[in-house]
Amino acid sequence: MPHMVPEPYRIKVVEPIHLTTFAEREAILAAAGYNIFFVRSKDVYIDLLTDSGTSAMSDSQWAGLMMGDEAYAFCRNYYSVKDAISDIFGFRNFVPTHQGRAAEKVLFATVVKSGDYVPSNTHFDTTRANIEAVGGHAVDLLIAEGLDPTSHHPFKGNMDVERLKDLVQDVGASKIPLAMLTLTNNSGGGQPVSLANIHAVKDVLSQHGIPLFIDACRYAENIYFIKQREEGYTDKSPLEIAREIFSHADGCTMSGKKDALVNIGGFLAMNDEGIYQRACQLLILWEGFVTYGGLAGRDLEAMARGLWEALDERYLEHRVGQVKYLADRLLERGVPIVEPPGGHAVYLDARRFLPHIPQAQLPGQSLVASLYLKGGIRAVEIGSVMFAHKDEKTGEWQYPELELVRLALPRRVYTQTHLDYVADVIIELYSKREQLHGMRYTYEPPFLRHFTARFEFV
Ligand code: P61
Repeated sequence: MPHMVPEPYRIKVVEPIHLTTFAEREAILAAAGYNIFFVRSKDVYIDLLTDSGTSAMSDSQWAGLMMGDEAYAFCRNYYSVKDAISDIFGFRNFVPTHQGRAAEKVLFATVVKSGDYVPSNTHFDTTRANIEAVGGHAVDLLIAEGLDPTSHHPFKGNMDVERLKDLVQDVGASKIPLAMLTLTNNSGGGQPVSLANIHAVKDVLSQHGIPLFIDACRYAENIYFIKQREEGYTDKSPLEIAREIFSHADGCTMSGKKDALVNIGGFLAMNDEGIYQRACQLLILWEGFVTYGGLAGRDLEAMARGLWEALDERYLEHRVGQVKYLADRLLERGVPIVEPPGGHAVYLDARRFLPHIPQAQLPGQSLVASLYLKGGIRAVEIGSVMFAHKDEKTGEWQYPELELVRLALPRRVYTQTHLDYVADVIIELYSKREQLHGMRYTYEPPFLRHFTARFEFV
């Protein structure tokens, strides 16, 4: 049996959860059109839809809520966040935002012009959408190993530095107002980026005067991988590694709903005064005054405290350990997953899990529906439902390379027993996999299909 690091906390408040019967789940899922997004949270037993905004806050964070200073301008909680950002990330300027995509919107509207290129290891969907919204091209330059679910490369989130050089050569530095690195790489399985890669990327960018911004959503989890896997960092503290990472960056966007351990919040930080001044103008237009940016004072306080808590090494050891524990339990029984597991989620490889179901019959969606029917578990499909598209010329369907089902673990929410339950359900499903059927659409919306599509079993 794989080893599990015990939870470095004890439980003070509980929220009841309830497992419905199989017959109830059949009716619930059918009424939801077999789309898990339409299932009510109360009808889900273990909710692994996302790790975003689903963390359990600590007693210190809850106490911090009572310290909220709800003054419109320059409340004291603004300084708690400012101090945390300056101590951890080292950036001189920041604006709070209500969540990560708002920080992205302000950043790209400030620095990207129509026709510009923004390279990244892999842009997250909100990041890509915000770049495209201002007419920019979002370019993914992930190393080849990052797309191979069986590769054991220790840093599968790395950017391909040669491809970055080629892009600069091809389009010219004047067309690249900034480059980004997503830590960890969510769209690529939550895989980490090494400090050596950050360094190498920054080197290329510096030669051409291009700033580097980091999508810092899961930077603390990335730090833990650097500490474990990269030579020279074993004895460094997470804070020391954080400072080294961000010393190479000119700024960052952050969804506090991940590694700041809050249910809402985010920020955009940078050194450059000019960018800061322009960002402040858009922030006031879209989010709120420059010291609260769409958040209450209490939310700012919870985020400041959460930023520090996520750098606690015992917390990170347990957090990344939970993901590894679930992954190891599945691997032990031959269940195909993306290897090695990343920092926030285990990704089932639906193509290898259900080889008898062709991609046209949506194996990932079938697995998501089956996980719910079998065990009341909510996961999310990251495969054909999310990404398949019709070729403009031929009208033929183009299916994505990877057909994955993400099991994202909320932070500090579920215990080892919950993970064992999840593993048992999946192992049982895997042993009966040839009984699972493919799916087809009964309603196929034109955009962001996964959120509102309806399905039935073939
Ligand atoms: C998630 F299906 N992630 O993983 P915001 N960068 C990165 C993220 O992972 C991220 C954001 C920026 C989510 C929530 C989510 O279509 C979807 O605070 C690496 O959510 O604005 C969010 O941060 C954006 C899931 C978002 C989705 C959009 O579950």
